[in-house]
Amino acid sequence: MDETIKTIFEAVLQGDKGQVEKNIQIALDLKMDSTVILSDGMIAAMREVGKRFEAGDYYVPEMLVCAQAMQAGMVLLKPHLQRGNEHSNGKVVIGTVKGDLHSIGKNLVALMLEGAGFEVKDLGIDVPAEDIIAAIRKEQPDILALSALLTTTMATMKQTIDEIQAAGLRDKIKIMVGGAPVTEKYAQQIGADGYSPDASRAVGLAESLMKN
Ligand code: B1M
Repeated sequence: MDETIKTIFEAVLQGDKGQVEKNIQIALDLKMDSTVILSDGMIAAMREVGKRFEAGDYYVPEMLVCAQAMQAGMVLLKPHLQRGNEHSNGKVVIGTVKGDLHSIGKNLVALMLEGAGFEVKDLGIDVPAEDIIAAIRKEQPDILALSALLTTTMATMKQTIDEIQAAGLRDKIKIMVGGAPVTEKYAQQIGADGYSPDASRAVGLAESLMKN
């Protein structure tokens, strides 16, 4: 692995925001590919954070500090990850479902969609179904994008879709879902229109949902 990427990986892993920012800037000045910085440096480090948490070497405060370091880095990467696109490809309402506080993956999906020309309304984290329903009524999006990182909140995704159905809004929008524990099969089971394993493929998925 490239030395700068390795340093970024270590800095995220240590939750060292200053080092993350400094080394991302170095990598960008060296004209390194922003998607490589993101995937090999930052996302890989968060995966390792998860492993350490599972092993009992890291606790919630460490996870949080690492997440903050990652988010600081994403601010620097943001302009480099977005492909210039003047016209609107469609409107997306996005959020992490109720009971789930994980924001990074959802933010990344929102960022990539914006970069691909979608208008994105981000409802944030821990979003109850009633807020999502209100946003569908108000914003009239083409697509609803739901993120969940916990096995428990995957079930909340299904409840959210059921409540949208009960509110008579299901046929007004396409629904795409994602997040580490979510699978294609689960997406089908809960009646979503599409699933994407990562943020870059979420763009392709959103584009194809706009055509159907
Ligand atoms: Co949490 N956490 N966490 N955590 N956390 C996980 C998810 C976990 C896998 C760690 C582990 O045990 N290995 C585990 C879940 C186990 C499970 O249910 N299967 C876990 C746990 C247990 C918990 C708590 C319960 C811990 C506790 O309190 N005891 C607690 C729950 C709080 C809650 O939500 N109610 C908790 C809390 C937290 C923090 C708040 C400390 C922090 C989040 C801070 C934040 O987001 N601002 C945190 C973190 C950082 C993690 C890990 C380490 C990293 C998550 C992350 O940001 N990854 C995570 C371990 C892991 O994922 N390996 C873990 C980087 C990010 C880019 O990836 O979010 O997967 P990800 O997004 C990807 C794809 O999934 C996809 O695209 C993204 C990238 O391309 N994607 C979509 C995501 N959403 C999408 C939507 C789409 C399409 C694609 O379409 C709509």
